Amino acid sequence: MKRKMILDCDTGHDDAIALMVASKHPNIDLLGVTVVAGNQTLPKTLKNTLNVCDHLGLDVPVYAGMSLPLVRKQYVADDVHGESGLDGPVFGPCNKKAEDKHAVLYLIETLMNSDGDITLVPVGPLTNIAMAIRLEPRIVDKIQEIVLMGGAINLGNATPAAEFNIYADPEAAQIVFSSGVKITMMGLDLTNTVLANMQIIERMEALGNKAGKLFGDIMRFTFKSQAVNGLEAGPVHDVTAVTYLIAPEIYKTKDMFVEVDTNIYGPSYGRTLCDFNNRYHKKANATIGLSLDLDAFWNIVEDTLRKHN
Ligand SMILES: [Ca+2]
Repeated sequence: MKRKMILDCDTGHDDAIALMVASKHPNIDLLGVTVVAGNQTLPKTLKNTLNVCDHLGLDVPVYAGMSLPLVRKQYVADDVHGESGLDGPVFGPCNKKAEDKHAVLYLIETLMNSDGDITLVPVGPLTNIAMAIRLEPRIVDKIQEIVLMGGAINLGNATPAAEFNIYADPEAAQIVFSSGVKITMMGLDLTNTVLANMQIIERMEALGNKAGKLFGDIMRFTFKSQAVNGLEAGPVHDVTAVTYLIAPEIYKTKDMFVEVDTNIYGPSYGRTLCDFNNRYHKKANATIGLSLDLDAFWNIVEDTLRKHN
């Protein structure tokens, strides 16, 4: 059966690939795409999302969401994603427009009208999701699961302590982690191992279609920009949250209690504190991805990209 999902993104290089996989995999019914500020400001992440949809002819509705984090000052990732938020590919004129409705209202209405069978896949800062939960708390019982990209058990990438998506809106992340919704987290411990090296880039480009070419244009840029994190190539972080819906059996996971450090004055602001060894003896509130079968993962990505134009 197809899994109904809403992608919440801050497009972004890896977001664009996540959108490519979510929009065409036969096991996924992508209901809508909600956009949030993150890798860049909202006008830029929205434009990037619309450009990718337009370029690949995706008819999924796109909704603009929160332009600023709940509490903290805005923090963007221009060091990794560039001035546009999606530096690298060149797009023509864009005919696709965002829907009029605000993303947070779309999330609430869609969830409240659902049978509780929709999974949210947030792959940017959690501002839209937290705002929706605060505006209409009854959606908590309507969300089947949240499978997110963000956080880390070990080192961060925005600071030594914090991963970017969580650091960009720690208070929103803590609202989500403490909401009671079933949460699965793909953090850096897993996502930093999923690198689009030159062999992978050339393999996707060899598909010979628009999607394969776009994959190459996108990941050739992060191939260089990711050096700031000491990686050999660009990770496709966000894609791992989407493929978890498709093939959970290729992941190793562990359930544990997670909370977000919201001490804005401390050095670990935005850290996802993961109680790996159950020192708190608290009930687990998240399933954390530890590793995944890389061969199986890239096969899914390649097979799905092939279905595009
Ligand atoms: Ca993202």
